[in-house]
Amino acid sequence: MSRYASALVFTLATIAAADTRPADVTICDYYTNAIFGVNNATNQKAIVIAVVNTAVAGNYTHNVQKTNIAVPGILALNATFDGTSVNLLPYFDGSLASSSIGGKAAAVDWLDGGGAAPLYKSMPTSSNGTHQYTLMTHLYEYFGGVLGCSGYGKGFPSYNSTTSMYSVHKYMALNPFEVSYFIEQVGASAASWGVSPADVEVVGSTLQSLFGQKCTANTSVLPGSPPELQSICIDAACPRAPNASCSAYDAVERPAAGNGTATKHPSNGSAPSNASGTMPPGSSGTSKNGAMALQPLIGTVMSALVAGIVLTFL
Ligand code: HEM
Ligand SMILES: *[C@@H]1O[C@H](CO)[C@@H](O)[C@H](O)[C@H]1NC(C)=O
Ligand SMILES: *[C@@H]1O[C@H](CO)[C@@H](O)[C@H](O)[C@H]1NC(C)=O
Ligand SMILES: *[C@@H]1O[C@H](CO)[C@@H](O)[C@H](O)[C@H]1NC(C)=O
Ligand SMILES: *[C@@H]1O[C@H](CO)[C@@H](O)[C@H](O)[C@H]1NC(C)=O
Ligand SMILES: *[C@@H]1O[C@H](CO)[C@@H](O)[C@H](O)[C@H]1NC(C)=O
Ligand SMILES: *[C@@H]1O[C@H](CO)[C@@H](O)[C@H](O)[C@H]1NC(C)=O
Ligand SMILES: *[C@@H]1O[C@H](CO)[C@@H](O)[C@H](O)[C@H]1NC(C)=O
Ligand SMILES: *[C@@H]1O[C@H](CO)[C@@H](O)[C@H](O)[C@H]1NC(C)=O
Ligand SMILES: *[C@@H]1O[C@H](CO)[C@@H](O)[C@H](O)[C@H]1NC(C)=O
Ligand SMILES: CC(=O)N[C@H]1CO[C@H](CO)[C@@H](O)[C@@H]1O
Repeated sequence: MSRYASALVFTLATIAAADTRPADVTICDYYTNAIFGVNNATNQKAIVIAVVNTAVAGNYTHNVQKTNIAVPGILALNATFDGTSVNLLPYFDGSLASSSIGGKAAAVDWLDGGGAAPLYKSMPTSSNGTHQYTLMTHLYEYFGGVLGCSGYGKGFPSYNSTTSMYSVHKYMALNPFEVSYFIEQVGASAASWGVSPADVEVVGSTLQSLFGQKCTANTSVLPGSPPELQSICIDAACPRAPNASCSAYDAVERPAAGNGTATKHPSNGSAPSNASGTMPPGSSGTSKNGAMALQPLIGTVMSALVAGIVLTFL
């Protein structure tokens, strides 16, 4: 364990010396270095898994105990955004025919690998070969690219699925409250692991401008991917992108019920708790200073690495 103790000391020294991220260092690389002292693909993966799993399932109890930032999670029941109810679970658990399979709307249970439980153990799923394994590993890969991990494609596995986020999310016909809630949870998760308010703001506004507006023109998001349609917010109420290409998008109805065709596992796909619909702590400036907030990640990720469970998605 002494290796980890010295990483902690190094981390605190690094953060004390340089409290803000230099403009030429990506968010992924900066926090990987700050937390582990070594910025390599292995450590980048550990951080991206922690942030994505927390955003999806809600805060790990020990995490929130240290940072005091609660993350209800994308799957939370009774969530709200700006006073409007948001319930994203039915898009994930097969209740709605909202996934695009072979270009058609279909109901798929994306939580068939144990739901939130394995996420709390820093794993993508409790069983390989599940839809959940596919979804979670793809999210790690995609967010590793979006957050600028320098190991992306070089030790950090690159995303190899559909690169048009419009195509993936089209049949969900998502509205601004749903998309903003999702983005808020990503920001709150990052804040709960010690990402600074300024960097949470960068992540949130990047996601909003890429995916949170309707009619976004062809855009390449990941390194090496072609320019394609990326709007995830496509409902009429979504803000219109400045360089709008509305005719490129199909009009899509809100999804129909899944009519029981998906394999459903409600007991392990259900959300852990009620949600409180507040703005991300980072953007309201309430998160703790970096050094304090980074401590829980060191403990959590390190114990997961010791147990050998973090990197099961490779
Ligand atoms: C705002 C930023 C978002 C990003 C960057 C994002 C990214 C992704 C990615 C990379 C995948 C995997 C696609 C694949 O495997 O081919 C995915 C799947 C999925 N996303 Fe999102 N997403 C976002 C917002 C949302 C929102 C707001 C919802 C609301 C319900 C949502 C629901 C889903 C579901 C249900 C899937 C599984 C469907 C499938 O893979 O076909 N996502 N997302
Ligand atoms: C990355 O650094 C960690 C130490 O923080 C080390 O355990 C791991 O083996 C390194 N990974 C690679 C791919 O070099
Ligand atoms: C159920 O929904 C699927 C699409 O998810 C559709 O292909 C199928 O025809 C529907 N079945 C019935 C009985 O409506
Ligand atoms: C999820 O729950 C269902 C029903 O409760 C169970 O049959 C299934 O084995 C569980 N799946 C996993 C991966 O734990
Ligand atoms: C895509 O990535 C997944 C997960 O890393 C992997 O299981 C799959 O084999 C890859 N597929 C291709 C075509 O490379
Ligand atoms: C606007 O979008 C079009 C594609 O529809 C693209 O060719 C053009 O470069 C974009 N302009 C700006 C300023 O982004
Ligand atoms: C977007 O790119 C696709 C190819 O990926 C092309 O077929 C389509 O015409 C482009 N649409 C616009 C509006 O630029
Ligand atoms: C969730 O919120 C509802 C009211 O919206 C309340 O009745 C219920 O007790 C809450 N559940 C938990 C676990 O806090
Ligand atoms: C959600 O709210 C309803 C009442 O609006 C309540 O009955 C239910 O228990 C809540 N669910 C959770 C998980 O808190
Ligand atoms: C799942 O696959 C990973 C490699 O992708 C492997 O390391 C792990 O042992 C597998 N888990 C199970 C339960 O088969
Ligand atoms: C999903 C989850 O576990 N939420 C918890 C996050 O932390 C707060 C504060 O401790 C709890 O109230 C939530 O239940």
